[in-house]
Amino acid sequence: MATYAVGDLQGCFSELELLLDAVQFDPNQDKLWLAGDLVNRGPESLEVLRFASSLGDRAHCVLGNHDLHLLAVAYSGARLKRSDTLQPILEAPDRDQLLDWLRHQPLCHYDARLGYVMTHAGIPPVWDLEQALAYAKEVEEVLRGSQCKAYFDNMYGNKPAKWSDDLTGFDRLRAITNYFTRMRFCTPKGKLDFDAKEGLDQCPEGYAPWFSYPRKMQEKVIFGHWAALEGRVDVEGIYALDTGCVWGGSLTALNLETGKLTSVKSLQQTRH
Ligand SMILES: [Mn+2]
Repeated sequence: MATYAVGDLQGCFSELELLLDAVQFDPNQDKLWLAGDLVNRGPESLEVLRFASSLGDRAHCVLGNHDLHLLAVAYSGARLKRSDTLQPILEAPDRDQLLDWLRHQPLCHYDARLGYVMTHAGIPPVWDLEQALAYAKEVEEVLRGSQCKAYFDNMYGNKPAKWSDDLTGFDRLRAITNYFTRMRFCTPKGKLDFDAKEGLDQCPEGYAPWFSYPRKMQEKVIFGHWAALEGRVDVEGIYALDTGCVWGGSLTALNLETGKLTSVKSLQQTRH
């Protein structure tokens, strides 16, 4: 049995099939971790959701900002953007089942045996593992409960930009969500930046990539979300798996037992 973690799919189902072939993935034996942003921008988001949900407990997915956007459109009437490619999911005969599966996925997945933790954007330097898991659970419980629509009504926004354990209500849930799904650059105290472009050369003064600070946890961290890194993070125990498949880059899998990386080239014709 092997465990593979794969970066942002964003509807690139054909590339996922090629990648799983390349590592000889056995759906009856092996496990698949997906680092979030399963859907949107790419062509086959519906196929990705159907496949991931069909794996049952052989799959561990975490929610990304695009996955939450899909849920917000479906559950609270958030508007689709012009570049969204979510319509086939919303019109699918099995949409309710797929959306319900998606909203039951966590923000943070931890495997003590393997010593890995996975979230879509990462874990801020001001949180230890216990905090990260507890804060993720706060949002996960709301997503799965009757307050789900109210959560989505209040999800979008950049404030508060800095974590404090005194935060309450939707401000607290929004901050947790932003750390797990949108973070790139932050200050040493964990204040987030939402203005800079993705490139490392765009880093604002006083800020740095979240993973460049000393960590409060020993576990290895897998994340996606940041295609401009092209998988390169020169920090031991940190794995950036978004290699920009939907933008014409590649799709990457990390074998968690051996540390081996495998990539397949994107089939997307244009950078959009
Ligand atoms: Mn993302």
